[in-house]
Amino acid sequence: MITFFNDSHQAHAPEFEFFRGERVACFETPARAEYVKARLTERGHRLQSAQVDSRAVLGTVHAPRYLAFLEHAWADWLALATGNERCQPFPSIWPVRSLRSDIEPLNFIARLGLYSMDNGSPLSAGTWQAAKAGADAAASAAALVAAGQGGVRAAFCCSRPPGHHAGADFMGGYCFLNNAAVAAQSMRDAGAGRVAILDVDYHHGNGTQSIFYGRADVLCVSLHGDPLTEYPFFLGHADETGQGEGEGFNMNLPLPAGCAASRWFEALERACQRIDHYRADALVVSLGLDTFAEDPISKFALQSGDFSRLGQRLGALGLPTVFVLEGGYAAAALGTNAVNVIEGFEEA
Ligand code: Q9C
Ligand code: ZN
Repeated sequence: MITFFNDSHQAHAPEFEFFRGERVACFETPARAEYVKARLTERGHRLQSAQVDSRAVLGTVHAPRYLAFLEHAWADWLALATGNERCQPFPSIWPVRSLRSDIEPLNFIARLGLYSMDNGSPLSAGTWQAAKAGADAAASAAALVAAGQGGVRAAFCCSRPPGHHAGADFMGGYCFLNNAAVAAQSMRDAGAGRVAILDVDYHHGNGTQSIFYGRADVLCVSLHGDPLTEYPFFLGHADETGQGEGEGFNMNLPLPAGCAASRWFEALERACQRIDHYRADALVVSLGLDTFAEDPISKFALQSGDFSRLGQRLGALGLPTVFVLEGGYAAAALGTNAVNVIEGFEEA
């Protein structure tokens, strides 16, 4: 399988996040992608770097004012006070119900709140550069797979930060640019009539769902921890089925935290049957690996061997497929688990 990797992921390296009111080391670290790269290389997969500029497609999946904010956020932060290069900015106020989000305040922290869903997505000096490189990889993978040149059926983007919590005009859950949406929209633009996105990250992909909620040309299917108890809490319930033209083209399969792998695979089967029935022309997989039993912030029970089974089932769908890496915080296990998915897919 063609694999995209770009060293500039390392430019996104915030130092801490908040957990129970305390500063803790970030879970979403540069080491994650390096572990995956190392295992890919060890197993003989060839890595390439992005050749497509995602700028145009980003402008269709994200709001222009959000993209402008994100691109200039670090420079704006530095301009606020000397010494800010050693501090991380966090939002402290959000435009919840009854507050206006149509007017962008001038104050930087207020703008950060306007464009954030949580206080858990720290920015660093190279956040834009890293996220943009990840979006470029998603667009490149989609172009390659959509064209089907030289029998290329699938591609994997080993990039970070992840993307599925990022909506059209907000960041959140360690995500800034929605790579899965970039891949899906790129495949639509390249001629695929119907694209399915399957999100298997532990957390509901609220950003992806919201971007495509009113559309029938991109089916979104997600299995995840029940939002009654799990992040992102405010989206991901089973009764969210799409709206307008998109009615019937969103499917959520929430599962209880702590459920057995067998239950997870039953939900995967339902998801795959929905994708078959949709007669998708192409598939995007939001590949979160935080369903792993040893993940430090998640509560599903998949073992490394289960990721091979996941890959086999996805391969059996028989579709041109782009994988994008999402979450997964048991860093040293990510290489094995990611490559198990890829090699399982190739076996099928
Ligand atoms: N401080 C993804 O997996 N907060 N995002 C966790 C620990 C948010 C996960 C709390 C988890 C977001 C892409
Ligand atoms: Zn996750």
